[in-house]
Amino acid sequence: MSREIKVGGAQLGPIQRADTKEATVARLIALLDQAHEQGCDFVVFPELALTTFFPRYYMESKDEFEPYFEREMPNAATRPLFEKAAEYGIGFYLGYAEIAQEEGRTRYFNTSILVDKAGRIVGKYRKIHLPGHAEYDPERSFQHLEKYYFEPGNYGFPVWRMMDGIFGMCLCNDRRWPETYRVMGLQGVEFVALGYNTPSVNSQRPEERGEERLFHSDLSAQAGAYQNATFVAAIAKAGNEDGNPLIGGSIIVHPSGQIIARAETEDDELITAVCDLDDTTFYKKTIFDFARHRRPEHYGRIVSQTGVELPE
Ligand code: ING
Repeated sequence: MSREIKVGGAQLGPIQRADTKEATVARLIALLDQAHEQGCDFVVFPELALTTFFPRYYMESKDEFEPYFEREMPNAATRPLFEKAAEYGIGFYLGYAEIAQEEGRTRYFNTSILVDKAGRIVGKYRKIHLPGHAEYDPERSFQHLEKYYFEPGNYGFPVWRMMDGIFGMCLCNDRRWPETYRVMGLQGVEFVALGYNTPSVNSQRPEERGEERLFHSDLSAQAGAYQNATFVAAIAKAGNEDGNPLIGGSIIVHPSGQIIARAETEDDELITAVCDLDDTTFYKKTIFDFARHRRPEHYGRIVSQTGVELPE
C-alpha cells in the first residue's frame, strides 16, 4: 500500500516593494496552474509570499507597515488563489504577515496556513524562532527587524491530519532549530512544509556568501527530515528585491535525508516530487522509533534552560 502525494514546491522570485498583492497573487496562480498541469496534490509557497521581505526596512508608522499585513484570510487579494486551488483540487501552504485582534489588543505574527483540497484552512502556524533584532541597528548593512514587527508565535508546533497523512508547518528560521522538527516528530509528522526568505549575505559578516547560506539551509532541512523520519519541503522567495539578494535553493527532502527535488533558478520556479508518506514508516519503526530509543530523563536542559549555563 502506498500513500503517494505529488508535491509542488512553488519557489517565488523577488517581490519588489512597489509590486501589488494582486500582481503577486497572479504569479502564485501561474505556479498553481503549472502544478495542476503536472498533477500535484499539494503546493508549498514561501514565507511572506504576498509581499517583499519588508522586515529589511525600519518603518515607525503603522500606516506605513500595516499594509504589508493581512487582517483576514482569505481576503479580496487572495481569494482568487483559494478559488483556483479548490477548482484544481490542490491543497497548499502559504506564508504571510498576519494582523490579529486577540486578548483585547492588535497582534502581529509571521504566519503560515495549511489549506486542504477543498480550499478550507485546516491549520495555522505562527513563527516561533524570530531571527534578527528588535531595534534599528545602524551597524548593519541592512536591517532584519522580525523581532520588531512580529511577536513570537503562540500556537506551538501542531500537526494536522490531511490527505491521508500527518502534516506540520514551520517558517524560515524555525528550520535551523532541531526542537521545531522534534516537537512535530513526537506527534508523528510525515510532511513538514516550510517557506523561507533568507538574505544571501550576512549583514554582520559581509564575507559570508550565498554558498554557505545555501549549505546551511540544506543542512537544516535534511537533518530535520532524517532525524524525525519526515518529508520536508523548504521553499524560498529568492532573487534580488530592490537591491537586496535572497537565496534560492528550494528543496524537497525525503525522510532518508536525501534531496529529491531542487530549484535551479532564483525566479518563479515549480519543483515537484512524488512523496510516498509510507516511506516514513521504516525510519519511524527502526532507527527513529522514539518510544524505543529516546531517553527523556537525560534531556532536562532542553526545556529547563533558554541559554547556555557554562561549567565552573
Ligand atoms: N531569515 C533568515 C533565516 O533564518 C537568518 C534569517 C539568515 C538567520 C541566516 C541566520 C542565518 O533563513 C528568516 N526570515 O528567518
